[in-house]
Amino acid sequence: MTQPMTHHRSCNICEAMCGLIITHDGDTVLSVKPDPDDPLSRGHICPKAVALQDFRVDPDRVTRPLKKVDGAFVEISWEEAYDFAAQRLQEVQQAHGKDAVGVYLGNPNAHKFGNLLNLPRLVKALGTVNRYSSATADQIPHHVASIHMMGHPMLIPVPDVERTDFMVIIGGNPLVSNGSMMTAPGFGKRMDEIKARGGRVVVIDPRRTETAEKATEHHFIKPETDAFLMFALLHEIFEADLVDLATLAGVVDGLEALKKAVAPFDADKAAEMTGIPADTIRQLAHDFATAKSAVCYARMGASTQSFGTLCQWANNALNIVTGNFDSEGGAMFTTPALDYVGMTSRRGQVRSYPEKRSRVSGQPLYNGEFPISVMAEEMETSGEGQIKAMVTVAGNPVLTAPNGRRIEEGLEKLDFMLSVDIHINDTTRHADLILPGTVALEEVMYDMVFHTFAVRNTSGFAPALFDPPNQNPQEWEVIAQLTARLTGANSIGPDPTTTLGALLPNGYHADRVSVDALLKSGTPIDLGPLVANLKDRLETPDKRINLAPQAFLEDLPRLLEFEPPVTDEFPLLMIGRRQVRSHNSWTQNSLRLVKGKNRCTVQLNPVDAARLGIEDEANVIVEGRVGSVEMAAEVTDEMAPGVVSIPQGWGQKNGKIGIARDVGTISINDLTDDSRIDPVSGNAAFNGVPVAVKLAS
Ligand SMILES: Nc1nc2c(c(=O)[nH]1)N[C@H]1C(S)=C(S)[C@@H](COP(=O)(O)OP(=O)(O)OC[C@H]3O[C@@H](n4cnc5c(=O)[nH]c(N)nc54)[C@H](O)[C@@H]3O)O[C@H]1N2
Ligand SMILES: Nc1nc2c(c(=O)[nH]1)N[C@H]1C(S)=C(S)[C@@H](COP(=O)(O)OP(=O)(O)OC[C@H]3O[C@@H](n4cnc5c(=O)[nH]c(N)nc54)[C@H](O)[C@@H]3O)O[C@H]1N2
Ligand code: SF4
Ligand SMILES: [Mo]
Repeated sequence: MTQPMTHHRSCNICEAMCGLIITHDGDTVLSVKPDPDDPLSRGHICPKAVALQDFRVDPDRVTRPLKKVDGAFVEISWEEAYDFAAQRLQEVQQAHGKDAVGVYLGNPNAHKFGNLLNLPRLVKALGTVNRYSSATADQIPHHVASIHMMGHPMLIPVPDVERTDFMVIIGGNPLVSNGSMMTAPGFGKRMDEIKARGGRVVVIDPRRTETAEKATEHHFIKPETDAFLMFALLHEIFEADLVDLATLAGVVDGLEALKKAVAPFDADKAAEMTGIPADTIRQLAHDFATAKSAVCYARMGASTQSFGTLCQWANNALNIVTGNFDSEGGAMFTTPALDYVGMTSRRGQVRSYPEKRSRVSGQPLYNGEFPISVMAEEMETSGEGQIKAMVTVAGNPVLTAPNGRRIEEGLEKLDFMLSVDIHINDTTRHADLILPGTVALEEVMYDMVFHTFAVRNTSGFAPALFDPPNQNPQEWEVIAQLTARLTGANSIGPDPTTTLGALLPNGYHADRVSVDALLKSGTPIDLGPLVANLKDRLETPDKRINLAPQAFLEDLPRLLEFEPPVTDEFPLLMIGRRQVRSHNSWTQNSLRLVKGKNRCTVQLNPVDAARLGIEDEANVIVEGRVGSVEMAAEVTDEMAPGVVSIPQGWGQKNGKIGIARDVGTISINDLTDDSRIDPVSGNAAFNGVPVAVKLAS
């Protein structure tokens, strides 16, 4: 037997980039352990890291190009596959125009360096306006807030968790998710550290989450009312004369306009809407503004709702007016070794936003993409620009987009569908051609995106550990080959490592970070805590921060008119839930992650349960406007009264993913409503969906 060897890499499943030490014999993983020397993850990992090996040897993995012939998938060669893909895509575009091909790019792409480098070229070669991704199911309000306030979608502030004295977490559960738009592995330990230095962590969430449980305090909030709370905090800070722009005083515009905008939102109004007492809100405003350092962090729960953009605007504004923006212990901006903002600078460009509106219902396009919520109607509605063919790369919208089954019906009727994926699942089973992707351990690892959101500057790189099965090409190469077929180019461009080597000299740490230095180090290189830098990096035409963008001011009347969408028919509000042992919709085929009791339950408060005659573990029907599901109830006072929670990512039933299907779960997106959207950004409003829960007969 070969001697065990050691391999260092960061895990690429979630955003946390945990450092791993993998021992292997050249063919098989022997162990996956946390890297105690990793300067960011400091020895943290979660159970998913150990499952990295499972995705590689998953018996249901797609490992050869598969073409659908008479309704069944048959294996074909790579050459045949590339030719078939290019020919069908070109035929559709010749017959119906460029926009007849839609593209959906899923979440794993954000964690795959080669895909990030090559997908823009594929998209450009297709030349279609019909582009979608998981971003509008997730985070587009953050980008829209940053575009309008700072001039660049990726100038997104990150909480300086390592130094803050006071952290308010609104709609995030980092103890489970390990942070989002905030790469913060081992968040539980980080909370302990804040508390140990005398600091406070306040969680605002309709569920008493794992994070809330460990926080200094937690307040239930009614879904989708966060903007009332945040504007009231701003209102109280203005009233009490606690505004202090600190070092940003010379570069901030719109302070008076902001003050005027928040005038109608006092603590009493917020108390009525949120359910949090007015005195608590006033005290929170005072404590936040007077803390030595403080940071407000609003995430998924505050983004994937009807007022997502107002929430992200208010969140930035709170940090700015209290002197906690670009300041130690507040919200700061990373200076990564590979400077994504610099590489995609918008300086000197005159743009108006939103850049376009969608054909059927006029929803906004940001970052070159339309909201996922309009993809179904763009497939269904005939006329010029109708989507007749789809390309999905690492995406599963049938399970992850609102009203996913409507998307499924659209996919079924397409003239052609191509998927680059690792599974035949609820989405890819509709493809005419599936091209196998490579998984983490078969690829180089450089995290271009999440170094940009990390609570500490570090830089790590790993080469591929194993070869792909069947001598398959790397996934980046598959994308590059498709692009070459479409453009007629006779080469596919440099490999990701060569590109990385060429890009690092333009980053912030060219003196210390090169591919050689990263390889030699193995463990990521520590580049230190976050540093103030925003004034030099602002990308607005006047290099100033806009505290009161017109597009956001115009949305305030809609907020003032808000009423919780409950009705007699649908009296409860549904929210989502993330779980430690699953990641979105694709890790559920790892036995070590899914084993144990079924975790796909609808949680509801004991008061609601008693009123409805529902006992713990009872079988119930959950019903909303777009569909209904049957599942097990979990009665728990973790839930705020009137709110129910269902985990996202489950419900694999129509693919070939054997283990996942055996678990017998449902998809929350059979219930979420694609007509619920934040109209400013186009983000799906997954939270606060009106539903009814009743005992199954
Ligand atoms: N109701 C509700 N819906 C949600 C959410 C929620 O909180 N509530 N969360 C939303 C969020 S934040 C996100 S990011 C989206 C995610 O939405 P998606 O990106 O659509 O979903 P994923 O489950 O991440 O999709 C993974 C797909 O990529 C494939 N895959 C996995 N690894 C690889 C690989 O290495 N290569 C290739 N080619 N394919 C691979 C999987 O088989 C699967 O088809 O879901 C959103 N949907
Ligand atoms: N284990 C695990 N980790 C993950 C993922 C995963 O699937 N599994 N997915 C990854 C991805 S793609 C992402 S984007 C991140 C997301 O990371 P987080 O933002 O931390 O995501 P969630 O755990 O969905 O947290 C959202 C919280 O908002 C609360 N919430 C719902 N509605 C409202 C509301 O109206 N107001 C308020 N204040 N709160 C509300 C929910 O109860 C929940 O606690 O996680 C990443 N990490
Ligand atoms: S927390 Fe995220 S990055 Fe860390 S080991 Fe788990 S899945 Fe991987
Ligand atoms: Mo996400």
